[in-house]
Amino acid sequence: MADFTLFFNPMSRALIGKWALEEAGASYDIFPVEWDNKPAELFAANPLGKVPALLHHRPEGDLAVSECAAICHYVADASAPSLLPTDAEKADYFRMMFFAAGPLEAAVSNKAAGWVPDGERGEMTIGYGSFERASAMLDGWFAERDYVCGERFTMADVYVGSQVDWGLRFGTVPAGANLEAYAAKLRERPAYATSLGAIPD
Ligand SMILES: N[C@@H](CCC(=O)N[C@@H](CS)C(=O)NCC(=O)O)C(=O)O
Repeated sequence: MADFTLFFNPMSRALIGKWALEEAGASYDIFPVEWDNKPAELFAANPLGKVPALLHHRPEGDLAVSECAAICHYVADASAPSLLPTDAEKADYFRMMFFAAGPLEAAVSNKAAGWVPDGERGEMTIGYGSFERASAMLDGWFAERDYVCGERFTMADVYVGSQVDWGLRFGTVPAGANLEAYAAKLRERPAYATSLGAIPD
């Protein structure tokens, strides 16, 4: 049996979980999920009924992880310590993982849904301020760095990079030289290509 099972639909954020597993060189099985016929096993792993959800098969029993950012970090911790941050990289790594999973994701989703914070007070209280402030932070980060933690690829790049890659593809983050250069580096990675390809045997 593989070490992990990934609940997966190819037209979804589950691709992020697959990319994380590929980068880690982890052994995993795919549990296909159809939107109109979700399996009970998915709800047992993630009561939200969303993908990705991951099972880690351990001798003591299975552990379930959901949320893309958590899955990315968990997989690196369990299977690929070289993709974890060094002590000197931890500030950048965690800051950008949480920024991307919280403020950035909310800013992009709210904008896509046509909702904007209401006026100056709205901006002060909503966690990302405004879409413009959140996207300027993202762009500025990669003006000064090749990867989230500087010169070296870490698991944070799978998650933050997916937000950038998808954002550029779907036009939900502003295109610009910094983000384009970052996404181009990520798209060259073999594990990125594999994650978009066939489901493993
Ligand atoms: N916050 C979650 C979002 C997961 C999510 O929204 N997944 C979507 C596909 S991209 C899904 O499973 N949708 C099916 C549904 O909600 O019924 C994460 O980051 O993992």
